[in-house]
Formats: sequence, C-alpha cells, structure tokens
Amino acid sequence: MAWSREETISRSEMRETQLAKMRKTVDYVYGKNPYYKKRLDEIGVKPGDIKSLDDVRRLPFTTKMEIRDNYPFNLFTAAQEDIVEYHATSGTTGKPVVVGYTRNDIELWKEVMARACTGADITSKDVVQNMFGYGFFTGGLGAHYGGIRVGAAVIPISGGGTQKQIMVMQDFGTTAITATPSFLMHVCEVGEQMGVDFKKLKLRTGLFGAEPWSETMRQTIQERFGIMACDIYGLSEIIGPGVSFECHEVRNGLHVNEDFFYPEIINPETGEVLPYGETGELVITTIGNEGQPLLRFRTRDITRLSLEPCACGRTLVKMARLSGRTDDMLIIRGVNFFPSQIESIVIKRQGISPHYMIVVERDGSMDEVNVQIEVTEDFMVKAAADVLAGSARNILSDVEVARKKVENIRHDIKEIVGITAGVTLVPPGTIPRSEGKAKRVDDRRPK
Ligand code: DLL
Repeated sequence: MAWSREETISRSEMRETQLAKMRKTVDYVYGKNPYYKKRLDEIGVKPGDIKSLDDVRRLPFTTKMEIRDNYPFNLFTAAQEDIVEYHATSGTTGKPVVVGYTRNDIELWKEVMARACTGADITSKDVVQNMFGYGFFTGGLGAHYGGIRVGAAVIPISGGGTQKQIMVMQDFGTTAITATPSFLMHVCEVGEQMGVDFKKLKLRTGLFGAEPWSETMRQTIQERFGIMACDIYGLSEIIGPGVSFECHEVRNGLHVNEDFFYPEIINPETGEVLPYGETGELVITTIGNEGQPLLRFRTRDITRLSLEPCACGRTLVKMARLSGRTDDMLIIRGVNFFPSQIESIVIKRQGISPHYMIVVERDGSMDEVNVQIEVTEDFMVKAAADVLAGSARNILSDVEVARKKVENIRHDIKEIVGITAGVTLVPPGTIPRSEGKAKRVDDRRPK
C-alpha cells in the first residue's frame, strides 16, 4: 500500500498535476527571485509561455556552481523570515551549497520521506535506528521526519559509535535501519567480530542511500542482517533524501516523487532531452519547494527513467539505480567532495609541488582515501644534502618538517573537506603526468 493517493494516479492526472505546479513554480520564481527573473528575461521566456510540459525544455538549466556562486542565500525565493531550517552540502571549492526550507518545505519533505518509509514497509509498529548523520547533512533529519510521519519510533543515534549502535540495536529492539550502506557494512563487520548474529535480532527492513552501492552490496546486507534493503536517493539542493525510493515488493529501481520533483534525462554534452529508457544525466525541477525552488537542476547523476508498470501498484516513474556521475565528485563514507577541494589545501604549502593523486581503496567494506603528494626538488635536494653530510641533527629536522607537513595537511583535509585521509609525501616525478586533463583520482574500489 502506498502512503499517498498521488503515488498511484493515472499518467494523465499526473501530467495535469505537474503542469499546474510547474506553471505556479515558474510564476513564483519569476515574480520573487531576481536571479531567475534576469535569466528568464535574457532568454525571452515569460511564465505564461509554459503551456505544456514540453515547454519545460525552454527553461534554463541551474547548476551546483550557480547555487554556490549565489552563496549563501541569493538563490532563495522565500523571504528569510519564512525559512525555518538550513542544510548545506559541499561545493567544488571551500564554500558549501546552502539550502533553506520553509515550513511548507518541511511538510513536503515529511510527505516524501513518509512515502519512502512506506516503500520500505516501515510503519507505526517499527523502531527505526537512524544512523544517518544529523547536522548540515540532510540524511539524519530527513529520515527522522519520515519515520515520525509514519508514526514509527525513531532512535536519533546518528552515524558513528559502532559498538553503541550494536548495543542499541539489541536493547531497543530495532526493527528498521536507515544508514549509508558503507557504514552499515562496517557495523556488520564489527558486530560479527564481537560474535553478534544480526539475523537473530528483530531487524526486518531498511532504507539505504546517500552514496553509490551495488547489487552485490544489497545482497550482502540482506543476507547478513536478514532484512530487506531498499534504496533511497536524493540530494540536498532538491530536498535531501526522498527524491526517489524503492518499494520493498520489487526492489529494482526507485519511484520518483514526480508530483514534487519533475524529472528529465538529458544528454550531458548537448543538453538535449532524451526519451524515457535512454541513459543520461538526471535533471530535476522542483515543483513544490518554496525556500529555494530550482529550475532544471543538473544533478550530474547518471540514470534512466522507465514507465513500466510496477507490481507494487505505484504509477510514479521509476529511475534506475545510479550508474555514475558526469563530474568528478567523490562520495567517501557518505561525505561528498571534489578533488579540487583537496587541491586547494595541498598547493598553498612550501616544499610541496602541485602534483598529487587521490587514491581510493576499499578495505573490507570501508572506503579509504590516501592522498599522495610530491615534495619539491628543493625540499629533496636539501634533505639529500643533509643525508650526504651525515648531519644527524639536520636529518632529524628534515624528518620533523616532513612529519609536520603531513600532519597539517591531514588536519586541514579533516577540517575543510570532512574526511579522514592518509597523506603520503612522495619524491618529485613520482605522480604520473598526463598530457591532457590531469588525472587526480585513482579509484581502485571494485566496481
Ligand atoms: O546524500 C541525501 C541523501 C541522504 C540521500 C540520505 C539518501 C539518503 P547530498 O549529500 O547532497 O545528499 O549528496 C547527493 O549523493 O547527487 C548522488 O550522487 C549521491 N547519492 C544520493 N543517494 C544515492 C543513492 C544526500 N541512493 C549525491 N545511490 C547525489 C547512489 C546516491 N548515489
């Protein structure tokens, strides 16, 4: 059973709903948001020009960069006094992308998250252990709102604290989990080492997402925990989790809440809209948001849409699980970042060259990041001269300088990017040079 009537309406009713909400949205941003008004005026489109859903193609795209350039609030359409909650996510440089929610946006979020919880068969009888991080990240509060809306008991435990997670799971009788798949796998490994048999607990179902995860990972989670593992997708710019979700009956793609988030698939090179069934970049227009509505936001996520009927009875269009991104954004243990953020930390230091490589590996179920950075020739020459001169004191001081550099870079990566990374200094010339675009990421994780 779906949570809301809109999830099962006919295609024609859905299209009517979408068109009405699309027109309202364009009218709203044109009237209230100077940035969008200017952009629409530049291309000569007026709100009244949107007469059918095909006319959506006339609207301009919005990119993550544009939101960041309007940091913090210039892309907000609602008045500041109507904003009741902020969230933020990483941008391509140090400045985050900020999102503001009005009271109605929070209601909308609760609605779509209630649909996702229902999709995963989470009901008022469940005890939900919410392992998504609370804070600027939308996972924690998003899952929290959804759990409360369906009447479940939510444990706001947030991420981390593996042993406590296991204790709570046993003692509170947790029946449902919401988490990033990689963190859950970590909990699994630690628990199994402690001799815990998760299948003997009351666990039954879960919603997992915020990062790419494979079918194999799903099978592993289902088997080792004895639960149903449903995928949930979303992104901060649009609302957070709840843009689309899987139903537990079928679990082969995610229903898009398309009465709130109008999806299109485009060719990322040309911007041309592709028909259903073809793979390309997902573009979303929010047709219900008030705080920061976005026209044709380029998610950079690669997927395809399908209208094939689903056995669960929902008629919402389905999107395939993501098959990658069109940009170089990495997601490590649920934290999104761009190689350029590491670069801005690395290059400003003395004795360090601008050549670096971000190596991503999987250790068990956890992703590990190691940043290899070349030292400069000068730094090497001095160190080599000290070794040749046999001056113990100078050699020790060189080692100390190198150790401090590593320490500082590690600290800054943790502070600014939010991930714990290993840092290794390597001799000049070690990092392969490329003739075209520099390759900054060596992703060795199994696909
Ligand atoms: O990750 C929101 C979220 C929280 C989704 C909890 C699901 C569960 P951001 O931090 O802005 O928002 O990251 C958004 O994460 O563009 C995708 O590239 C990736 N992503 C999100 N969900 C999935 C998923 C949250 N189910 C970016 N599968 C998106 C693969 C996902 N990638």
